[in-house]
Amino acid sequence: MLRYLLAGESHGPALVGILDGFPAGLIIKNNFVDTELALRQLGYGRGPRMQSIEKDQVEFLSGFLNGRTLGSPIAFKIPNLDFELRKRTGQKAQRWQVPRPGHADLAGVIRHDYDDCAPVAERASARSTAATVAAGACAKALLKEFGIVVLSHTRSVGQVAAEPLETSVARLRRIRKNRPLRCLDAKAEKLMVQAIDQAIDEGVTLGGEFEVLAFGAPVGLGTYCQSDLRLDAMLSHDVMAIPAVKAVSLGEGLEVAAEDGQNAHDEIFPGSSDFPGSSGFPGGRPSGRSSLGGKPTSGSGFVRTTNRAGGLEGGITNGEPVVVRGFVKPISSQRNRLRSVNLKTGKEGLAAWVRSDTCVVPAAGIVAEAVVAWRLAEQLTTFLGGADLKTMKARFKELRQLEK
Ligand code: EPS
Repeated sequence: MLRYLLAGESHGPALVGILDGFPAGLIIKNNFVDTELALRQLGYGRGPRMQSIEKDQVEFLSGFLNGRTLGSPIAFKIPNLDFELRKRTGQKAQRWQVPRPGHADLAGVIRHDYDDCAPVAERASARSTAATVAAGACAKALLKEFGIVVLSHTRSVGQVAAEPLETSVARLRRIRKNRPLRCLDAKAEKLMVQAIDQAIDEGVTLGGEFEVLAFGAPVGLGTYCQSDLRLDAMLSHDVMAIPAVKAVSLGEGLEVAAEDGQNAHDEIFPGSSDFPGSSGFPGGRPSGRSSLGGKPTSGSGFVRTTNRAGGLEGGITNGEPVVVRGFVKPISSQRNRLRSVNLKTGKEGLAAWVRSDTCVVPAAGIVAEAVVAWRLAEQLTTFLGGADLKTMKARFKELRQLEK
């Protein structure tokens, strides 16, 4: 069973994590994890700390021998460079008495009986998501061995929405680096950048929508037998737990609510194609599939021409790409301050403004990739069993033979 525990404060020395249940024999390169960490830091609209202080890098402390996993718990840390900087300069962390509406400030102070809001932000801060991304990168390294790839893109920022363009692995890889917001629609992306510039000028923040796609997930992960084991429910939980995410949809969950039953589902046709789950476009190409559960219903397999269900029917993967969308609120720290109450005086005051980002939508997409990858790796590991990669792969191959 794959599980993790993460810890670390935003202004403490480091973020740390323990990842338990990885099979022996897997190569996880520091470089690969660091690239994922860098992607989370990027994105137009990130704040001064992300742009000029942190340079997140993972340090593995246990779980490896000669570059391969041992099957023992993996421990890692990511140093907070902000901590080092403060140590050198003697600069103290900010404290504040007027909670920011939308942040955990007020609820956290009451829950933990703190004297001011700063201690809440230590762990409620999205800084913690750097560790989530490191954990997710390890999961991605495992998924790669089974041909499963998880990628994301930005669908909207504020009022600017991208055109729904085809989401293939190649296209999503192309926009991964050197693009300000990781958006497939370059024209809309320019407008998004302008919207962020305007938000910076006005001292406000912007939310938006990201989409995560997992390509190549086999049929049969998850179950409808118990509500807590439905994969759609687990993925919704995982993405909803990312700071600033306020809504989640699977595939076109929001859109199909307004359709009739003729236009809400993905019809099934006989046929096959070579790459499992190759179609990422909701209105897109047919795809073949691999199966964890046994023979497909027709000898030659089956294809679909749409993926409105986001690769999940009855809480089980159906061989189409798994598609999860997350809706991010504008983050709560803003220069143009909202009204609130001073905790010391009980009088009206303006919410604290602390160093922060203006838009975190693409970063949240990278964090969502990490949690989706983790969940799929956990499901795959549970399904295949085995304490080493070779055994897992042999079982995976055997299950695929069942299709033929
Ligand atoms: C955050 C406040 C800022 C952000 C931070 C999230 O940090 P600081 O309080 O040090 O200025 O930069 O995000 C990160 C550090 C990160 O790694 O994403 C907050 O209050 O949530």
